Amino acid sequence: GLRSRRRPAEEADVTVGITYGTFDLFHIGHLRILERTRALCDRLVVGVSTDEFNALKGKRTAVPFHDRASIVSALRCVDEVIPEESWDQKQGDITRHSVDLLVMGDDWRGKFDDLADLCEVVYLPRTPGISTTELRGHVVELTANGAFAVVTQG
Ligand code: C2G
Repeated sequence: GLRSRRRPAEEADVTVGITYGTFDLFHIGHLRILERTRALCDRLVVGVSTDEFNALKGKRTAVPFHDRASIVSALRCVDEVIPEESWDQKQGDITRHSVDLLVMGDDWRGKFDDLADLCEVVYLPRTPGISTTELRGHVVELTANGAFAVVTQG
């Protein structure tokens, strides 16, 4: 007969969470949202934006996709990393990975409510005082103040 649509019993009680991001110049705001999401589920899948998708988002990144994905997948709180290549892959990801919960920082509040019929959608407060843009600003400031001696080839 038809395979039961229900997941096997042993899987049924494992809640799966998913979140998405660029995670460029990985910082404490990224770590905190991943750890807070993992605290709400048993298994965390993270969609890391590819370089091509970031171009679509109008985002220039300092760190290439492979390295951003490697850093995120090395985290204890992350179980799986998938590439995020388009805005409209979330529905398929949720189905394919049997996702129970989608979490995003609240700068995205409301943007993914259309997925609420597929899984729970939660927006968590962003970590204040940190962003990739601010980090870039610190580096520019340090460079301007001569913090980095220019090493010329001997
Ligand atoms: N974040 C946070 N606190 C910060 C900075 C970021 O909680 N100080 C969260 C964001 O809200 C997001 C996640 O960290 O949920 C990743 O942030 P970005 O790498 O900036 O990702 P973004 O460009 O918002 O891409 O399809 C969704 C997009 O891929 C999200």
